[in-house]
Amino acid sequence: MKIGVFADTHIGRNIPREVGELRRKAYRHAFTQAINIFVKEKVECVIHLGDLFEKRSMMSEDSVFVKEELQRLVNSIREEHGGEVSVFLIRGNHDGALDNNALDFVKHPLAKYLKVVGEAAIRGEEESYFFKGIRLIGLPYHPYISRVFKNVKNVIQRGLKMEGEIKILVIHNFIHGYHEVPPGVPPHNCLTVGDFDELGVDMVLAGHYHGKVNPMESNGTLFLTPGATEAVDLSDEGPFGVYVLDGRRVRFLPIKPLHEIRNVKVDSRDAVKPCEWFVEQSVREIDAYSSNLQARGVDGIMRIVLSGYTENDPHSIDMSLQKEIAKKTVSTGLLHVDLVNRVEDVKQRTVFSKLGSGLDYAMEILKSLGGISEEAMKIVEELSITLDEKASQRTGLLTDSDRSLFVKRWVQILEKAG
Ligand SMILES: [Mn+2]
Repeated sequence: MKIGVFADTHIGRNIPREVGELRRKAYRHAFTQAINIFVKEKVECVIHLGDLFEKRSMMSEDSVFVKEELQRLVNSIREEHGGEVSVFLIRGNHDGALDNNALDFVKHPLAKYLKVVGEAAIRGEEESYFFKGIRLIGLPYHPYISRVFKNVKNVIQRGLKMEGEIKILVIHNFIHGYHEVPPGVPPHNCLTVGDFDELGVDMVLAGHYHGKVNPMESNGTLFLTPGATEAVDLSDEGPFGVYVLDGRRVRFLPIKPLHEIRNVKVDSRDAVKPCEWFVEQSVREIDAYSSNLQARGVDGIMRIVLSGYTENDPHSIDMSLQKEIAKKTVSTGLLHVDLVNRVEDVKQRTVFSKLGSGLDYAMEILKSLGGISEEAMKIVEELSITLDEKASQRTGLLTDSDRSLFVKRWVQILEKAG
C-alpha cells in the first residue's frame, strides 16, 4: 500500500504582490508536479496535510485547477494502473474556518474518492476512516490545539484502537520536539511530541511547518512533515517535495520550483556605515545575480536582507535602491528584487526586550479581573480565531462590523465588573 503525502501547497497565494501572478503560477506548478509524482508512483492513497489553498487571495480558477488536478490523479491511476485512489484532506489555517473554508470548493457529489477529515473529531466526536488496512484520524488546525487535544484525546485513542495494521493521525499544527517552532508562537498553539505517547498511533503526519523535516521516531510513533511544496515566503529555501510511504518505508521525492529564489544578506555587522554603502553593496549583489541568471538562461527572484547600522535615515536606503532596481532591465531573467530593510539608526538604537505574544499578555492581565475573566478569555480566544479568518490582508485588522460584536461583549462584561 503506497501513500502520497504532501502539505502546504497554498494554491492562490500571491505574495509578494509585485510578482503575485507569477507566485500564483509557481504554487500551481508545484501542485502539478506533486500529482505527477503520485501518478508515477502508483499510490493508492493521497493525504494532504492542510493549507491546500490560500483562501484570502485565491480566485475561482484556483479551485477549479485543484479540482481538475485531483480528478486527473484519479483518472490517471485508474487508466494507467487500473486502481482506485482515495484522497484525504485536512483543513489548515489558510484554508479558512470550519463554517467557511475553501476545501468545500473541491468537494462535489461525484468526487467519491475525496474526504475532508477531522471536522467531527475536533469537536470530540468519533470520526475515523479505514481503508486497505489503514486506520486514519484527522484533526484540523486549531489556534488552541493544546487544550482541544486534551479534550478529544480519549476519543482519538478509542478510534485508534479499532482495526488497522497502520494507525495514522493527521494534523495541521506545530509539534514541539519535532518542529523548530518559530519564536512568538504561543504554547497553546502547539502540540508536543509527548502528547502522542500512549496514544497508540504509528504515524503522525503534520502540516503547518513549511520546511521539510526528516522522519523522527519517538516511543514507537513516526513523525513526518514533508514541508511546503513551494516557498511560501521568499525566505523559505527548500528543499520542496512530497513523501511517499510504502508500508513503513519513507521516501522524500523533490519538486523543482518554477522560479529560482536567491536570498542574499547585506550586513554591516557592528560597523556604522553610510546609507550609500548599503545601496552599493546591494547593487553589486543584484548585478552579480542578474548576470548569473542570464548566463544560465534561468528566471529568478532575489530577496535582499539589509542589516547593521547607519547614521543616516535608514529609510533612504530603500528609496535609492528602488530607483536603482527600476533602472535594471528585465531581459536578464531577474523577475523581482524583494528588499527587507533591518538597518537601524545608530542614534536611536532600540533595544527590544524578549516579549512573548500579545495574547499571552492579554491572558495575564485578564486573570486579575477575577469573576469575569473566563468570559474575557473566551473573547480573546474567539477574537484570535476571527482575526485568523477575517482580518484584512493589508491592515491585519477586522472590519467595523466584525469588530463591533466583540466591542459589545467587552462593554457588557466591563459593566458587569462595575
Ligand atoms: Mn501553511
